[in-house]
Amino acid sequence: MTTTPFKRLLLTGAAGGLGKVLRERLKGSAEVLRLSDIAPMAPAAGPHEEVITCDLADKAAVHALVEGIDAILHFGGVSTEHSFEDILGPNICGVFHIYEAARKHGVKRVVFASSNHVIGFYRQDERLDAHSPRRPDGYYGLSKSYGEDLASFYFDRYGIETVSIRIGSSFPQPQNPRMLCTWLSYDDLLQLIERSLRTPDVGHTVVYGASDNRTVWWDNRHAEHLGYQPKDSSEVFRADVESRPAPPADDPSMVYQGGAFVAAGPFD
Ligand code: NAI
Ligand code: 15L
Repeated sequence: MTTTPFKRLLLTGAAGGLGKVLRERLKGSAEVLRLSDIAPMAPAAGPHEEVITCDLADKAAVHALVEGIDAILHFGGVSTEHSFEDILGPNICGVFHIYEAARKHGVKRVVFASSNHVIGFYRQDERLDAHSPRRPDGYYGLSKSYGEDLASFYFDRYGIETVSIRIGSSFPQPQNPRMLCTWLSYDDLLQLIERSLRTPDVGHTVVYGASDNRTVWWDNRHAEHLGYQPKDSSEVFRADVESRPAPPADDPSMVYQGGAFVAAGPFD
């Protein structure tokens, strides 16, 4: 696997929780990191960085954003459950704009921040792989599911390759019993991203983004070619999580893989 820096990498959602982490950790992965978000970015552009404010719902702006880019890390958009109307522009139109711009500008690789919420309505005692039928747990999960379908279509039709990472819960540490199973450390996320960018011939690969936790609901057998080997485990946080009162056994966060998202809404 080559480690030659990319010329220009685009990171959308760069002002967000994961965006801030990736901004720091991707230094050195590209001669120039182009950082974009609809929200203000702090700090301003440093050496080897470009900052471009862009609303993903704005097709012309996204096309300009993607010009001159080698590969895209698409992390921007609404990241929790909201009404369809709130999700439509940033996530559904947004991911379409990203792929259309990739096609027009000859970008050949996308890493798509998908989510466990594309399969959130499975119960926690079920085991899944990348071929398990999706069971989105809301409009947010549906938008990620649409993004994965776009990724598949743009590979079949135009040869643009994507790794869709179904991220579990990527935070400094797991916050509840469910996250002991879904937690993805920042180091493991970075490893997944590096492998997603650099592994040849990924076509459209779906990979579950979880660390080497004691219990994991997801089997990455169909993404073995990425060579992802998580190094961290939520186990070191178990005592802390279990020292707090657990939700009742029938609480959605204890029953469904998507946790509380399954019970959000309706929004009218
Ligand atoms: P976040 O909400 O902190 O960051 C998302 C960023 O997207 C924000 O900075 C926001 O301003 C930006 N954004 C929203 N609407 C936009 C628009 N119309 N145009 C341009 N930018 C817009 O979320 P986080 O946690 O950093 O997640 C990053 C990505 O990873 C998201 O796509 C999320 O769905 C996905 N993900 C994250 C997980 C996690 O555990 N952190 C789990 C699963 C998926
Ligand atoms: C997600 O998709 C969200 O972006 C993140 O904020 C968490 O809610 C995560 O899933 C999760 O399921 O824990």
